Amino acid sequence: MSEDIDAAVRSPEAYDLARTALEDMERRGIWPTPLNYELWLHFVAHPSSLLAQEIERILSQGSTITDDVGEELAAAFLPKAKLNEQIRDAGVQLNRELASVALAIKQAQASNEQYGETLATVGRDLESDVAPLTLKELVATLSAATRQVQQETRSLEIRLDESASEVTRLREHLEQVRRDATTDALTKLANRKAFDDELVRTCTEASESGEPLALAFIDIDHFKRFNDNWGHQTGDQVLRYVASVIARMTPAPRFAARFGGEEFAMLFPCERAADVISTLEEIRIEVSSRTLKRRSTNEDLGAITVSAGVAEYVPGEDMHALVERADEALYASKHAGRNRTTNAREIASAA
Ligand code: GH3
Ligand code: MG
Ligand code: MG
Repeated sequence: MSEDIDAAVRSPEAYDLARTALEDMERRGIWPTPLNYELWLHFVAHPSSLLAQEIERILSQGSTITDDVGEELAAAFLPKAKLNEQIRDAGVQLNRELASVALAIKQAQASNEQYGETLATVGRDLESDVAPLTLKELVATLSAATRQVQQETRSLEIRLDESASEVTRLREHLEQVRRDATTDALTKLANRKAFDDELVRTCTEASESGEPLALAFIDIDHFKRFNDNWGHQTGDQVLRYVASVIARMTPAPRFAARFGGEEFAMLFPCERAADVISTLEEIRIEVSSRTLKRRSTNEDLGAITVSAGVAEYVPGEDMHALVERADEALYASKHAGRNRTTNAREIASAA
């Protein structure tokens, strides 16, 4: 989607596209904020894209694109487009670099061949009777050709050195782009997409190996109230803190992610749900026993509590069933008064 946009905004039709977007926004009463304008460029350029369908759906319900809705749309549809663009750019640069090295090598091969031919000619000439003057000329030809080839070899070496550093730089850049695509920017934990992939991978592995697999959810209690009391920024500080405790308790092969909002998900390969409870309790107790301070004013924020739920994979079952059971266990913790951990099995046996 963004590839076409990028090409479109750098073409003579760009002004038409911009005008159409702005006119459409004005007609629909959408404020021309930079974010809305970016959304609308996509909207008018690709009326059948998922983003456009979503905008159409919202508008057809009689709702409008508020700042919040615009941000949600951008978060859901735009970073992916940007990311694809970054990956494509890095790929193009890498290809360009490789093509240029291939050319340098080809040139060096050609001049080596030419050198070989010069040597052969000189050899043939030497076999016949040569006058001293001609001999001098042959030696001069030979050393000129040798110098030339040495020079070219040296520049090829330099070119290859440069290219090796450029390829390393591009590889690191691609790696960074890949990391960004799977990391939650606020907490630095894995993001939802990375979790979804890991869930598929670990469920498949557990199905094949017959080893257990536990899935846990942790959700911050009354976080809306906390945000209302202390502000979103302090809320973010708490999210980072809880994420750091979770990350510390889930070294590989365990896997922790920000599932969404103030909810975290953890996968425990080769571990039983019952054995994971102690880790979840450690996290819960550590979070609740720490008195948090507001960074800007040093005010006492009181204690934060979290609720947890854990379930175990049943080999062969649909992984959504596992997610549902872990979620039910979390809900049971909330229902029972929060600040506790529930094993899905307890609900099953109570029912
Ligand atoms: P419960 O104990 O039932 O989980 O109550 P809750 O208030 O934690 O749950 P609710 O789902 O009602 O509210 C979640 C809140 O989390 C609302 C939203 O403002 C906040 N939140 C979600 N993502 C973020 C974020 O990235 N930063 C901040 N500061 N708050 C967030
Ligand atoms: Mg909550
Ligand atoms: Mg929640």
